[in-house]
Parts: sequence; structure tokens; C-alpha cells
Amino acid sequence: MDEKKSKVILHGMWASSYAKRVEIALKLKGIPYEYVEEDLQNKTESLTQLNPVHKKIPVLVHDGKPVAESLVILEYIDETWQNSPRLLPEDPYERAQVRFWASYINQQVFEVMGRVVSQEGEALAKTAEEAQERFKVLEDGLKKHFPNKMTREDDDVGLLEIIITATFGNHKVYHEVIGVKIIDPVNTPALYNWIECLRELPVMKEVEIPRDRLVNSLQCYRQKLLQQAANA
Ligand SMILES: N[C@@H](CCC(=O)N[C@@H](CS)C(=O)NCC(=O)O)C(=O)O
Repeated sequence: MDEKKSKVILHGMWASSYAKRVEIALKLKGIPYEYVEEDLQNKTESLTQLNPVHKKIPVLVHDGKPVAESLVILEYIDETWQNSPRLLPEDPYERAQVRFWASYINQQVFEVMGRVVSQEGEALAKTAEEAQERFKVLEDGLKKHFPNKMTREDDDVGLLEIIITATFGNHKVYHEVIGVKIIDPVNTPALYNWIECLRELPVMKEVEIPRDRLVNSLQCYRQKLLQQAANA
């Protein structure tokens, strides 16, 4: 493939952690790309055509060919641009473990975070406990399968680091807006410290969302969900 001629377009939305994953990967690999900001309240026909099944961002368009779903896109990027850093390990077992924990984050952790945002009072306290349990499972699993990862200030960034930072890098904003610690330095100290180190990397700083903008957006989103629940 002639990489010089290849054209890459990312359709995303500024507050989307899924789109952030792709932005981080493109920047890490040094792949030039155009960015198209989508309005998810008013989806364009082009987004619907590029991702007709889910109609969601992110979508990566490479030389006119669309690829959807953030994890699929990350693997596509790593296979197409094989320069370093490689996002997935070479060893098949390690690669399987990375995919396992990426899928755990996407399914189990995202699900409980969604409930945390949409609840208050006793229900929120209960869900926050459940969230902490799932984060503990994640921390223990990562420690077991990747014993070196969280023990040093590692700037070796791969798929897991990308997902962890894009998904949980703003955990303090969640605390501020919702009032519960989703990543607690007492419950999951290794995960907490690792995220704080990763957040300092230049590539993560480049894609950082301004705090005030995120606080505002999360507050509005939470109010909308609470209102919907009250009207149901
Ligand atoms: N599983 C998808 C999730 C993507 C996703 O949920 N995108 C949201 C924005 S964060 C979206 O496009 N939502 C529009 C909608 O649900 O209509 C991925 O990993 O890419």
C-alpha cells in the first residue's frame, strides 16, 4: 500500500471517549487525518451511509472505505500501519488477554458507568458500589495478566492504555458532577496511579477535552437522563 497517497478521515464527536480512542491511535502512529465533527442529535446522511448498521461514531474512512466500531478501528489501524508503536502484542496469548480486558471494559464497565450517570440517592450509592467492584476485578485482572504494566511509569502505549485513558481519564470530572468516585485511589490504587501517569503523556494531553466543557456537558446529559427517569 502506498501510505503517502492514503487518505484518512475520522468522523467523531468531541466528547466521545470512543472517538478519542481512535484519535489517540492515529496520533501515536503519526497518521495524518481529517476530522469531521458529527452532530449526534442531527445525524448527517453521510454518517448514516458510512455506518448504516449502528449509525454511530467513530467511523474511520480510509481511502473511501469506512470502518466502524472503535475496537475494530484500532485493530484495523494497527494492521494497516505496522510502524511502532504496535497497539497489540505480538504474542497470541497476550493479544487474547488484551482483547479480553478491552471487551470487559466495553461491556461490564461501560454498562455500570452508564447507570451511575443516570441515578441518584440510594440507587446511585448501590450502583457506585457495583462499579467499584467491577473496577477491582479490572485492576486484579490487569495485574495478573500484565504484571509489568502498572508498576512503572510506562510510556509504552498500546490498545489497553488507549482504552483506559480515553474511557477513564476524566474520572475526576465524573466525581465532581455525580459525587461518587468511580476510580478510587483506595479501592484500586494501581489503576488510579496508572491513569494519572498515562494522562501526563504528550499524546493524551493533545486530545484532552477542556475540563469546563466536559463538566458542562456531563451535567446537561445527567439532568436529561434524570428528567427522563422521573417522567417514566
Ligand atoms: N460500540 C461502539 C460505541 C460507539 C458509540 O456509542 N458512539 C456514540 C457516541 S459516544 C454514538 O455515536 N451515539 C449516537 C447514537 O447512539 O445514536 C464503539 O466502540 O465504537
